[in-house]
Amino acid sequence: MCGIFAYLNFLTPKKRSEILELLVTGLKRLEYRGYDSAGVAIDSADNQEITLIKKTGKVALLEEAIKDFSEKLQVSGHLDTHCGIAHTRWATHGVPSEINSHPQRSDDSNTFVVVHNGIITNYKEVKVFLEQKGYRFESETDTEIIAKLIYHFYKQHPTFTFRELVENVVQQLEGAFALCFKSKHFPGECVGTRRGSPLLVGIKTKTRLATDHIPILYGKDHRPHGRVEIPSLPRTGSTEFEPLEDKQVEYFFASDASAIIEHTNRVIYFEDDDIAAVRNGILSIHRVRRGGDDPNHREITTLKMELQQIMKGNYDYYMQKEIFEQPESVVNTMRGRVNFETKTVVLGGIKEHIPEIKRCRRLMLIGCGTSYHSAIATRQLLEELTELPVMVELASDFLDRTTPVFRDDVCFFISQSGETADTLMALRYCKQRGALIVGITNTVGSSICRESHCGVHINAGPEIGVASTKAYTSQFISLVMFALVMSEDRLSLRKRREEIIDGLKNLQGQIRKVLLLDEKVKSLAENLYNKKSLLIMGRGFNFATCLEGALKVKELTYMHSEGIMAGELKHGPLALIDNTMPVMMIVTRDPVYIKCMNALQQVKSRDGNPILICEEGDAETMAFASQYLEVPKTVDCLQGILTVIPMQLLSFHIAVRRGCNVDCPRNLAKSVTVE
Ligand code: G6Q
Ligand code: GLU
Repeated sequence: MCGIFAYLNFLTPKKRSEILELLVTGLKRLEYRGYDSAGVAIDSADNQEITLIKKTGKVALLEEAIKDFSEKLQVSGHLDTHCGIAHTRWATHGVPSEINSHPQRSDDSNTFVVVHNGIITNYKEVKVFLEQKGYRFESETDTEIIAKLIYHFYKQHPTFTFRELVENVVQQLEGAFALCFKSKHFPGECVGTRRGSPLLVGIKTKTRLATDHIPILYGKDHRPHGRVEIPSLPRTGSTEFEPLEDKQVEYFFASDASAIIEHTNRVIYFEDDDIAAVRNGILSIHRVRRGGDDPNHREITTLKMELQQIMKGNYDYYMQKEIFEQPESVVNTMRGRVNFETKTVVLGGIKEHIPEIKRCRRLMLIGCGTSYHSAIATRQLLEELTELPVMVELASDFLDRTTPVFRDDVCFFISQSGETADTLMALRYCKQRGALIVGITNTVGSSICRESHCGVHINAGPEIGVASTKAYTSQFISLVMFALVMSEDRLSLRKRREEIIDGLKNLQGQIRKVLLLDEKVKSLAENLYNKKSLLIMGRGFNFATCLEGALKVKELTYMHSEGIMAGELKHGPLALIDNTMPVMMIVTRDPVYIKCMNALQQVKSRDGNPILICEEGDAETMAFASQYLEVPKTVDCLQGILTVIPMQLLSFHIAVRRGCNVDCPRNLAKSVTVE
């Protein structure tokens, strides 16, 4: 999820200090992606061993630590050929700590080391297998199994090439990963691969490259592979490759081009399951098996972008980038948890507590701001699928009262940062009273994580923009997954559960479709940016979108905005309506559709001219408005994920138009650690 950087110089003399500097600079370029710790691996002074330097916190701290190593590493000595790997980590398994930082290693002698971005969902299974073989684990990461597994394969097949070993390792892995490997048995070699997480390689030569593409070598052995207990390892690929004209060459593996562009503009973007190996200075790309229309080669592309441009991708702001990351982040939240074939859901972090949770008296969901809204968004489904009373509380308000909390309550604390003081205080209050504490956070090792009895990590990846976007949709999905787990043995709910699981499966594509509304939303923003206020109305499953949309508008644009429960219109807010008041209404074909339509009529008959967010192709509803945004239809309880995205986009575009600081709105902080 964060950053990988590896540097290989072949017949290109470099001082160790230069190599280290290159690695650290590479990591610095990736810093914008967010991370909690960093590390590097390079050859030790005698070139016989691998040295690991790892640090929790900023890359600058790693840089300091490297200075302390300088003498030991004899940083002034030259190396003609060398491979160094580096990493910034955003913890998903195990707290941010030196031992959990990457590179992860195979054994005490650092025989194989690996850096990994992503999540290995079957790591427990592989770990059990390796433990039975006598391997002892030192970290809490999922990644460590990769380092140990490659070592295990090496011991079994000492004649295999580095690339062959990696090929066999990745066939045992499930989940998402980009990986770079280094080994003392394969000095000056590097193997990189990816599935689901990005990876590319930059190539720098003294003279022009002799080729503009690298052929892909496909495996010849098509035997299906077993899981960890594979009886024998098939050998794949061949050794033919197109050599580069020039012998002196440098390779830069990285998660994105920002870390590469200052060295070279010639890059290859890898595809899922490509295995790229550099051996004797030559890069070859392999795939285990060939699919129908797989290409024969990967193009070497020439980057024309400036560094600044690359850092935020095609985006000008982190918030914008994070909005557009949602098709991927929602999948990361579900990865390894929802099985779309068997229609089952497993949440490893709370699995053991499920029987206890099922026996509880009530569920309490507590959070602040956006995190609180994710609780509002899912309360209805939780009530439906658990048949338990569900209380949703703002942490600050909860603390202002002396709320009775009992031993048989289950309290959820929802927080992106895991550090919000109000939420943390409420957690301690409930913990003292003996309730079971479940943390729903995006930050492993945060206070809320540590102080919870169990929890769900939402795996949205680092969120840098102060206004929360992708964390909201991932919190939403985490709570939906919890509701699904709670109802797994309820026969009467089977159809409903399956419909929701199918809905989750289609979300990625549907979010992509919603994001295509960007231009249309931008032109709406053009009409709204100079208004004083914006009312957002809806009810049922879409009410949370109104609250969250209004929060986004307020914090980003400094404009007044209010999320209004459509059922409350006649009890007051209707008085605000005239032909000058900007109104948005969310009307989807769910069980409260008729009631929403009544509200729409009420607004229209007061000369209001609402902008609608409605279902794709719903001409009947659209006929009531001159402006509308159509979102794909999904199951009612997930519709809020699709209706909130146009609101995120709208607040973003209004903020840009008003010249507001999108990523750091005035007076706000990403992590609110004061009460
Ligand atoms: C909204 C903000 C904010 C946030 C709360 C709670 O865009 O990011 O409302 O949700 O401050 O923060 P945590 O989720 O980190 O507890
Ligand atoms: N899952 C790995 C870990 O927690 C890698 C996280 C990352 O992508 O940085 O260590």
